[in-house]
Amino acid sequence: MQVAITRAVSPSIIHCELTHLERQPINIDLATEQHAAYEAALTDLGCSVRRLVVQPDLPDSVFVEDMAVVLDEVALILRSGAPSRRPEATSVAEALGEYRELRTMQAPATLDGGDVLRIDRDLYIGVSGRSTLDGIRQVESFVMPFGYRVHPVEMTGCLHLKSAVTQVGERMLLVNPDWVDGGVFEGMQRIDVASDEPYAANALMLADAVIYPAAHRATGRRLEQKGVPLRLVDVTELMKAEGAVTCCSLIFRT
Ligand code: CIR
Repeated sequence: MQVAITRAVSPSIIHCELTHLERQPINIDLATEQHAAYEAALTDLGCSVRRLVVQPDLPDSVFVEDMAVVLDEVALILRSGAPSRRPEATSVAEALGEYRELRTMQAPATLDGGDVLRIDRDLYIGVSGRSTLDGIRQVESFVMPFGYRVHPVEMTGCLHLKSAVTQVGERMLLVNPDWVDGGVFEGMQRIDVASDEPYAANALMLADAVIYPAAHRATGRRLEQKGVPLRLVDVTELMKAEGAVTCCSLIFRT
């Protein structure tokens, strides 16, 4: 079975962390509706959605991806590069502990799950404002015994590596070439985002379709032309909090 861990939008999301975006009003009811539709897409595509308890005092807590990396063999509980977000990890660790052995990142290292792109047994990790080389080394020490390779990736201009690049097919990546050099991902074909859609590189690939923000129309058309099956979702309110589609779930097999 495939499990997707999610968490409902916090009523305090208007106080979220923002790094590259100006603060805009967020319509909480609409954000909640959009998030529920995202969960419905996960369910339709074969995931059993397990929703964690809402955290009213943790504005960014809908973005569960940043708290952990879940592999078949082990789950890594991370220490976010945003101090305001660190308390989110406790409940994520509690839930994941039911499915996996845990390894927990130790201070002063920091790393956000949004910086980790796993392609088979390669973990590409963005050296970002949130994720330190020390954090990347800790991940490496956790996963090397299971045969994973870790590759630090330079990036610029965006919050997380997966704002700049995600996987959309077995050997296919969707890339914003202004933010990351797609050449570092060996053996992968690349589709570039449309130049007027810089935030369009975040897509969530499942077995039968790719969950993708409807807002990025031009890039969405490019993906369809390449034969990528899309399941479009509206996540405009979550995008105002600098999130998109990968960040709202942790997906793994049981
Ligand atoms: C933050 O700055 O941490 C949140 N406002 C957005 C996190 C988005 N996470 C992700 O893309 N993995």
